[in-house]
Amino acid sequence: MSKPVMIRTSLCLLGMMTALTACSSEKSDTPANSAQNGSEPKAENGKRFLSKPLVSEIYTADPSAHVFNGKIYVYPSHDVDAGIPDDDLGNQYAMHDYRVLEMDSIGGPVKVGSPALDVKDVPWASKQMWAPDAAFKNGTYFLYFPAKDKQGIFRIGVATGKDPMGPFKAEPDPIPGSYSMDPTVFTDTDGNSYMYFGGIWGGQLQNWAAGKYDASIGVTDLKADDKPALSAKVVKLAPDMKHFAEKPRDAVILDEKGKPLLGGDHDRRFFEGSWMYKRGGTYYLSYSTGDTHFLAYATSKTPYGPFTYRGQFLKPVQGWTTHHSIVDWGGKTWLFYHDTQLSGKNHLRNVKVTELRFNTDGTIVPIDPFVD
Ligand code: FUB
Repeated sequence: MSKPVMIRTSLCLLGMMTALTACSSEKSDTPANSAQNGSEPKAENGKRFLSKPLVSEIYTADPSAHVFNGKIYVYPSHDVDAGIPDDDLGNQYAMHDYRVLEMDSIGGPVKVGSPALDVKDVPWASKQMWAPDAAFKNGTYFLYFPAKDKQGIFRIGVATGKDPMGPFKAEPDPIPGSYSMDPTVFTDTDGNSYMYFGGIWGGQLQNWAAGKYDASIGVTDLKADDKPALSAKVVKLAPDMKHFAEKPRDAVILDEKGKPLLGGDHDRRFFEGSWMYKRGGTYYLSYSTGDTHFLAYATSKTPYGPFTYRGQFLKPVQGWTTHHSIVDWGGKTWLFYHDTQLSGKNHLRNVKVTELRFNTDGTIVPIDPFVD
């Protein structure tokens, strides 16, 4: 890291001690993957962070990264402090809009876009604009996002625009048949697009276990540790990218013996934040294990699965949630993730990036988000 950059970074971090300042106008030009030296902030566990926040002007989380026209775009949640205390339903995540990040290169300057979509412009939504994703087809950019409807039930919406940075205009209604949260859209090499979605606890996936919303199921999981765990959902999108082409299916994850992971297997079972990445002919379904705070993955030869559990690839970060995306750029594969380096608060997060490497057998080299 060169001296001028060290000064800029220090000033930004100092400013953050009191309030977030316009540090994003000080474009970061340090390698995004460089471990920070001993003069820079230590994590709560006393270690140094592997990577630094991509931006510090706003709080960002749940990064969904894509390459459009050779540039890298990150579609994150835009965290705000609504003064709501932490709870198991995630009410403290009271986000109301989205802002897109743009980079010409990983490690280069990061541009923070203007508000791209606000909950007040989504006719069906009431609150909690959580983890979004984006896709491109036939000259249109699609922003997919979860939000609670006027009845407090999570649905998934879609908004469209002509620029990857937005603004986006929301459809008047949520995607018919959608529910729960954390949508991610993957377009296969044959042109078919699939949405993976869902999340338990505050994400309400457990409430749809019988096919329709049932509030009596509760706010965590099915409380059936010896039964198959709840699965992320996968559904093919219609050619217009605004509708499901079929009924969502379970993206089942099997253990090494071919049996579904169980609800009590908290170190391995799906919790939220799925992502689909294709490498060669292998489909990698990656996700957060939630209350055990790992990123884990499972592989299949089809986008629908079933998927076979392969391991954890990111150890717990600082902060309760862990959420990610995986994208190829510049001949390498990159993991975008978040932690709470800037704030030390679970609901005020910052996105980061680091390189993701694979072993020759296709397994992912696990990453520790800290450096001793
Ligand atoms: O950002 C709100 C929620 O926190 C996301 O939807 C989850 O994946 C978790 O990161």
